[in-house]
Amino acid sequence: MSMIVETNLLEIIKAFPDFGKYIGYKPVSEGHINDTYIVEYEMEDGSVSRYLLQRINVNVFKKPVELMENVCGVTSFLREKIKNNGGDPTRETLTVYPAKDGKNYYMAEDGGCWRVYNFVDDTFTISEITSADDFRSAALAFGNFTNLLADYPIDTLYDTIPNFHNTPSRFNDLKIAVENNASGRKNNALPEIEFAFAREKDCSVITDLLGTDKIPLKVTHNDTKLNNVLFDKETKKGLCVVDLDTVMPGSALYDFGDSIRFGANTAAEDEKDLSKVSLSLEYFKAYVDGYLEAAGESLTETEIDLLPFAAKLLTFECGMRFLGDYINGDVYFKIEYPEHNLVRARTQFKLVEDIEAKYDEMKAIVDEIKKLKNF
Ligand code: GN1
Ligand code: MG
Repeated sequence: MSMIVETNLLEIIKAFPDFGKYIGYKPVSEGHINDTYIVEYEMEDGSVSRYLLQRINVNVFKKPVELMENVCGVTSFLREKIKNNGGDPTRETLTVYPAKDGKNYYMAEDGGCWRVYNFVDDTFTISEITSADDFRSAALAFGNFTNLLADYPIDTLYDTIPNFHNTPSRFNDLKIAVENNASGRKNNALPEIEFAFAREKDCSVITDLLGTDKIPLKVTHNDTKLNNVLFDKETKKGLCVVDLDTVMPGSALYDFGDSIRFGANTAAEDEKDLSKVSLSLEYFKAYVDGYLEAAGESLTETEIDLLPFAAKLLTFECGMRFLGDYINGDVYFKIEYPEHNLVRARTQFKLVEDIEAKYDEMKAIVDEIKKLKNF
């Protein structure tokens, strides 16, 4: 980390309240978009309090002020619901701490936009599933999140990234990336481009029905990666859903599909050895079970029947985004090495292929659980 960043960071920290005696900060490496730090303070009784300081990536989130309005609206709403349900609002949702100037973000001189959240103690995140139970628990957390927000005034939410899960629009973005070939790397990715172009007809299945009775618009999370759930150290259950930047009107199928893409993959999102990449039917089943348990009542028959398709589509969409970013020259996702986005795209497409091969089994699993739960 360069000295310039360090000096700036102390200035940023000073723009927020003095929660105690400042001890120091450390960077957190998770997440492909924002920069995150844990900042520590010593309290009067000698205990240590932690806060989460984040720089919002304004290249990705062009309107951070609107974004923070969404986040504050949603977290205040959740806080009330959690309180009324007898839960602990300090641990079961995030709290935004305003800067000293009273705004819920701090705009630095260099245009960086910063915010501070509580750090939820005694929790852990999971980056790779090793037990079906944990995955079921994540499904309950995300399903419950959608339920709690079911009566949130959806019209008050800004689209923090317009067309975020609009797959036809993502397909079009990929076509443009290929045409422009800004990085000159298109020829390294010809099989992947062909793979994507062969699946154009899948793209509009959800968007064609979105907003109708079959797939109603809901307040959805839109980034339901497994590591966006904090698990309670004591109970080992999903406790708090985090990363609320993309909470927007969307489809429950987006949330379901993206969870499967990441969590039911038998390998990491950027596994290079494609023979390790496959869809775990066991994990898929656990997630369907948990998701229907938590949110099934509010899902339509079309939505339930499209769960396997959503797993495929959201995986495909994410693959197209990684591929497009590789061809555009890595302008969106953080990367650790030059081919990282291409590797991620290949992993997603391998998973799409495996989902296609297991499609009938996935449908049978959904049908079985649907029957068991009387949906
Ligand atoms: C990004 O920030 P993070 O890592 O939770 C991305 C998601 C992708 C994901 C792929 C705002 O999420 O859409 O699915 O990477 N977030 C945004 O790992 O683009
Ligand atoms: Mg995110």
